[in-house]
Amino acid sequence: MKKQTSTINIVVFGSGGVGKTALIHRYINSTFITQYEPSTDSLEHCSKIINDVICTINIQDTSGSDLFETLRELYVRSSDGALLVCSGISPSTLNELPEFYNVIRRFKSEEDCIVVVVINKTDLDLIIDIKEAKRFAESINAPWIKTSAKTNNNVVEAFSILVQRILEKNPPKTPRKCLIL
Ligand SMILES: Nc1nc2c(ncn2[C@@H]2O[C@H](COP(=O)(O)OP(=O)(O)O)[C@@H](O)[C@H]2O)c(=O)[nH]1
Ligand SMILES: [Mg+2]
Repeated sequence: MKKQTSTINIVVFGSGGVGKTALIHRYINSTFITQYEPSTDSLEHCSKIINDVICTINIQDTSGSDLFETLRELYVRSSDGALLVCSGISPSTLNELPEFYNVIRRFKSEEDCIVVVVINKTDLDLIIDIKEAKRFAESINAPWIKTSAKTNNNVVEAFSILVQRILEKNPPKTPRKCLIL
């Protein structure tokens, strides 16, 4: 039987320096980037088999460029779901997550907001209050996960949980049988 296919668009939001680009690189290229390039707004692509579905995944990396407001709207409108990333060693980045969530809510209804809260840099000594992160995730009905782009802890899982939730909402297409007359 032919496998089902799905094209999935993800946007990764979070304050500068939390590890958005590093998480995407780790997921796609299995490598860790150590240099910090704040203005990355690139669109990355990969193919993964998740829940037995062949997924073409487009991942929009984001930054705080001047064009951010306009771009954010574009990214949210064309996305199926989002990772909201904060850094485990920076409480202010957790406090800023509701702002990113509200941007998504401006363009999507509550039930169309498919989000996973990611606490990154958990290879370091954590400063943020995990209970607070949990409370925020529960308040928006989202799962939360601790990751490290550096050690590769839970990176695949973070993206997979998001993709699985997207697939639940948007069931994949079954390939049509080709009929040759
Ligand atoms: N220790 C540690 N450093 C990380 C982790 N993720 C990213 N970094 C570092 O944090 C800095 C900012 O990461 P980057 O992905 O560019 O942040 P972005 O602005 O959110 O895209 C870089 O120097 C990364 O090497 C992580 O999980 N653990
Ligand atoms: Mg970046």
